[in-house]
Amino acid sequence: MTGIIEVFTGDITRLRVDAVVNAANHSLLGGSGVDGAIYRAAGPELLVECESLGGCETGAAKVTGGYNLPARFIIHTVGPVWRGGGFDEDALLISCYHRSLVLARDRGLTSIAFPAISTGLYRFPADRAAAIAVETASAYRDGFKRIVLCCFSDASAALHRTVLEALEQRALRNPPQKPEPAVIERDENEIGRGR
Ligand code: AR6
Repeated sequence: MTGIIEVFTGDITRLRVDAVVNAANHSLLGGSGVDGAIYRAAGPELLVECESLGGCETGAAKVTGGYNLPARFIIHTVGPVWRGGGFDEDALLISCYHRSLVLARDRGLTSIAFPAISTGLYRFPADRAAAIAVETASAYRDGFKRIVLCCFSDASAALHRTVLEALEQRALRNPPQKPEPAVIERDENEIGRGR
């Protein structure tokens, strides 16, 4: 697993990856936070493409071009607003990562950067969101060369690194078992019966 998932501190709009993920809202027509930064850096053509997409549900994801960004594509996903934890917030946030990674993989993209979805205006607890980000990303590591978890503060990066290190330690203690070669039992009398 080492090396594929990276925690980076800085501005996601500067990253040269196949796709950056945007923490958008239902309209997909822009907002504040990382959404505003991506819109400003991508330029006005992004709005024209987003207007044709018909919005996006919470937990779903849609792709556009990256325009003036160094990234070739933008994957727009809508995180859940935190309402105390009893409104499927965890499952919806997992879905944001999962659906974004599947969209990227299906297009043959091998590098992707995520912001800490829902942890700003949408108030999802940062430690809980970091665990979801790292664990969901790690389930897809085989399909990617780089999965960047792009944090906007040192505190956010520290949370992600703690979860990532714990996951790597767990993997070292319990390496995946090599499957036993399957032994096919054959009845000698079957040979020559044309099966
Ligand atoms: N690069 C990387 N991360 C950033 C950047 C950046 N340039 N700017 C902010 N962040 P938020 P949400 C971090 O509020 O909580 C928008 O108005 C930020 O510090 O951008 O999912 C949308 O239109 C935080 O850790 O997204 C929606 O209405 C993380 O990105 C709503 O906000 C997410 O914060 C979505 O809220």
